[in-house]
Amino acid sequence: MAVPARLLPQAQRETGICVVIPCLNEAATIGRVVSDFRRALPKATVLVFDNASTDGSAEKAEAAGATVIRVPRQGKGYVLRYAFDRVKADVYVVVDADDTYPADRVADLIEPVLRGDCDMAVGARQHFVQRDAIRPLHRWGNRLIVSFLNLSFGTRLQDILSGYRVLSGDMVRELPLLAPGFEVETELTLETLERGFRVLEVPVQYRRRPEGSRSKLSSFKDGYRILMTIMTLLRDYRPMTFFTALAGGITLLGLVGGVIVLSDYVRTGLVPRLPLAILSAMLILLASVFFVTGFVVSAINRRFAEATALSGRWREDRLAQDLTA
Ligand SMILES: Nc1nc2c(ncn2[C@@H]2O[C@H](COP(=O)(O)OP(=O)(O)OP(=O)(O)O)[C@@H](O)[C@H]2O)c(=O)[nH]1
Ligand SMILES: [Mg+2]
Repeated sequence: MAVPARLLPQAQRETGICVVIPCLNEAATIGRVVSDFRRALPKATVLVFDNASTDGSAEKAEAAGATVIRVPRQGKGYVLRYAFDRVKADVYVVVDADDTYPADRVADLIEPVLRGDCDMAVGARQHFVQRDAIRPLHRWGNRLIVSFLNLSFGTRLQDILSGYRVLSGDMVRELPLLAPGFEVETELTLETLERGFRVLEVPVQYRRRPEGSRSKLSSFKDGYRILMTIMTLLRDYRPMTFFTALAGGITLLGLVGGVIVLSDYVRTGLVPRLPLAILSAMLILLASVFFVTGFVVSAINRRFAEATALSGRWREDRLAQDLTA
């Protein structure tokens, strides 16, 4: 029987390493994933977060030795947030339930986090070279998303959508995650980097889902939502870049129209294309508004960053006082 997180024994809520497995109808694979991770990490707590699967996944997970936690709200992002909010751990291992990631590599991801070399280790799939591991459409979708993100944020990551990661508990407590669904991986990676935490990519082999198990990812809907998440994060974390790029594009359109109107005027002394003249002027005006918005939002961001930095200092002061008291 599945138990709500608040009823977990204290020892399980405060364990050192916690394996978090989001699961929605994965009866074909969940048992194997649980037993593989229990074998790889005998002392860790293995928790399966289930959104009311209808195929008996919860029973299979329990039979394999996991504690199953029923989450009321649907979505992988929501489930991860639920886990991070309610389960305290020094280190979180997050892994998909579809048996596509190798449990025997978990030590390679945990060690750099425990050593302090990074705050999040990502099991980076070699899906660009391993051609048969992922559907061609998804391979190109991944490539598009990774390139767009690297270009926008100046990063050099290889796999931002991996479902296999190890996170330090200290970092998790400082990550404000909001994504409800599959955008959570993008959000995790960017929030981590933007808050000054370090990400390390560890190459891992990736397997196809076995026959009989079904993907929960909808290629176009989720691909679109992931791209929108990158745009939203760009708007919020790099407002100057976002709004300047927008203003630049609109200015270009306005200038093209403006040049046509102006050359008519120089040639004939008349403005025969009045609608184009009005449109061009409005586009340039709109571009200026976006440009100023960039300035305003980045000034607001700076104030918030200062406030956050000061609140952190206050916490450390208190800690120092507590230690000397
Ligand atoms: N609890 C819960 N788990 C979910 C939900 N959606 C997906 N998952 C789990 O999240 C993991 C990743 O989902 P997948 O469908 O494998 O998505 P993916 O790995 O990006 O796509 P594939 O490459 O097709 O496997 C799996 O373990 C799913 O069972 C959800 O709404 N609730
Ligand atoms: Mg998968």
